[in-house]
Amino acid sequence: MKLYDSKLAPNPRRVRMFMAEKGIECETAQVDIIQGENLSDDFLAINPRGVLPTLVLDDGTVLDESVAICRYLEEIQPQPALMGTDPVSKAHIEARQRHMEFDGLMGAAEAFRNSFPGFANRGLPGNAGAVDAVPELVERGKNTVQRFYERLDQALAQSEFVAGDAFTIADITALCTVDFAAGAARVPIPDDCENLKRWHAAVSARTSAAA
Ligand SMILES: N[C@@H](CCC(=O)N[C@@H](CS)C(=O)NCC(=O)O)C(=O)O
Repeated sequence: MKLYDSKLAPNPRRVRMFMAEKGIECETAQVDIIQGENLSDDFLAINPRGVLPTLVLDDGTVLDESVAICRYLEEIQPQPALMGTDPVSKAHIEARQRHMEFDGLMGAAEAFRNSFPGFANRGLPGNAGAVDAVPELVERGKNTVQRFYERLDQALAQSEFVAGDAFTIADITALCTVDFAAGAARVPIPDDCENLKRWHAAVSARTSAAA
């Protein structure tokens, strides 16, 4: 299989981390989103949606959506389990991972996308056509990230990891979100979020975080 990847973007990092946690390796190709390589005819022939990550299986099946790709990888290699092991843990981890996406990653993306000059007429990701950025959304995105940090800090006062006492896909989404929000979206972790900082240091030290 082959992973179409972008080192600078948060969603492909989620898949790279997931693969690293499982010890799965595959051929990769870097696609430069800033230069618009994901919108080239060559890439759109692979994935007409023009988004990354995209995983092409050996039989030619094309998968996109980070969580769908992770689901596939979890099915072909269940250990270590990153998406739960029984009906309740699977549902809980899925809910927490979606909280990380909707409460955090979307806000960070909104703040970055609508402020980065190179995306002035690429207001939506992928093959969405020319869509103007909306500068008014930057502040809303940053406020969303701020609230995300506060809620995550409160949750991490109760548990070691995002979805309980084990490292899961919810931690991967959360780490990729926090690093993207603090970096590209310029919303640093607040100083008083001690639980969040403790968790961030711990998950950043995992080998997979460097993938
Ligand atoms: N929900 C999708 C989001 C995919 C997505 O938006 N990926 C970004 C990179 S993080 C992308 O491909 N952007 C292309 C662009 O900005 O044109 C997923 O989880 O894979």
